[in-house]
Amino acid sequence: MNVSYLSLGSNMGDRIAMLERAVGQLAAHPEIEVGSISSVYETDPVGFTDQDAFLNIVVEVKTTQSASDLLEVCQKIEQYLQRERIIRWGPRTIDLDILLFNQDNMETERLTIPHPRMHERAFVLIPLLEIAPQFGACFPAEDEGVRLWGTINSD
Ligand code: X6L
Ligand code: MG
Ligand code: MG
Repeated sequence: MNVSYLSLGSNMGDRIAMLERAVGQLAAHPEIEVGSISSVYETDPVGFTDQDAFLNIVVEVKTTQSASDLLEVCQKIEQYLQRERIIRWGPRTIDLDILLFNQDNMETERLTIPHPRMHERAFVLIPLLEIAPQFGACFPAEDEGVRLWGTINSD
């Protein structure tokens, strides 16, 4: 069984509903089991800053799938939730990124693990360290621009 951590973010439409639907889609997959889910954080946009605040979470998943297969599942969920790519780093209904996959290091054209920029993103690290504090030693985090917002209702 593989253990992976995913970062999910939304800043368009009903943000919390988007996160809940994405987690529901992961859980519905026959080869994916959803483990710990972080609290929901409201986060200032980074990269392209002239857009609405995000809601971000990190989810632990256990899967028999490979990292590449998991990436395809994430992209299918983005399509299902009508993600459109108009502005680079711009608003999105949902974004699912693979942060970690076991202790693996990999680099293909489509996927780099660990996620190459996770170390510098508070909106990733604060929720990750909430559910996986063992990573605190490798990934120190500051909480600037990240506020506790609520919790996922997984019904
Ligand atoms: C210089 C240049 C500094 C680029 C930062 C940072 C670019 C993050 C892209 C950067 C740079 C990103 C989210 C977001 C995005 C999200 C919040 C990205 C990709 N996704 N902001 N910005 N949450 N708060 O999920 O992460 S765009
Ligand atoms: Mg992202
Ligand atoms: Mg992405």
